[in-house]
Amino acid sequence: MQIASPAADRQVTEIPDFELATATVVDFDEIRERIYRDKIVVLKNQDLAVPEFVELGHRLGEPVPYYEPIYHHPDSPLVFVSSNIDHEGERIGVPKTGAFWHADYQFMPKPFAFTVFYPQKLPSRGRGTYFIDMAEAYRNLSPDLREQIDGAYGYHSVRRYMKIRPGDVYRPLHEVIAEVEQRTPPQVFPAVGNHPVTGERQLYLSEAFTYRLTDANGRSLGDELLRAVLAESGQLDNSYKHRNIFTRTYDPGDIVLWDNRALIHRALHNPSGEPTESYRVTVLDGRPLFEENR
Ligand code: 7UC
Ligand code: FE
Repeated sequence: MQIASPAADRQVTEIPDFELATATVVDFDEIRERIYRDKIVVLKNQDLAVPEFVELGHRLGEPVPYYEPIYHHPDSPLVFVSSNIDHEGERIGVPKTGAFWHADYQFMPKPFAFTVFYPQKLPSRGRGTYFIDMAEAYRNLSPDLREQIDGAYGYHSVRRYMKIRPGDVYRPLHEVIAEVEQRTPPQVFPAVGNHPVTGERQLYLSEAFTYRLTDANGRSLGDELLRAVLAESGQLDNSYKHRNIFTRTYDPGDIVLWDNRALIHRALHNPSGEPTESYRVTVLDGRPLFEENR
């Protein structure tokens, strides 16, 4: 298996000749190591059926099904489908997912280690993903903000981005909201942590899911600090020109693996509504989210 060095502009590692059928345990160790080190790895020219794509997930870590079945592929609950395609009157998955800054499952007790993203149908242009490396975002903070956020805790909830399901039609909103709070109660994680593999110190908060910061004693640090850190990290820049933001677009056959601790992402959907579909598998790696705060 060949691994191409990251391109000069951004650290993106490409594997041109990955073959699931012949990949060894050593190959997978190396792929995991490169995801941690380079944060994004792209397997080129892949043609995997759903069971094989699921197998890829099992070989990388422990795949976890998304908690909402409306996203599941009909052939496997481990495959999350983002799609605006009408399959003969039947739709699969959910259209236009993830078009906001977040880390996958940041609102759940165990956020995923890796996201494995596999576009199935790409529009002629305009489908990609924006990323922010949260270690870089931490290093780029002004010293004053860095000092204020160090040792803080972030509260995360899906409440603003939970999609109304077909079965929710005609339900009173208060009942849906109460259900969201009960099924997916807020999760609290350090707002700054050290990556459990690389040891790199990084931010951990997002515009979509993080709604509160407190000190170690649970005292609110105020909305202003959260807004300031979101702004300085690049998450409020709707022109996407902030120095922390980089964009990936995709070629047919790409399978994109990223470190879901170290990166936050935001889907870039073609506004024209051309048919678009992607699959993803998300896996745990058996490690804590971060090393204990130092
Ligand atoms: O519909 C979506 O954008 C899904 C989002 C709320 N959650 C993705 C995740 O894995 O956290
Ligand atoms: Fe996502």
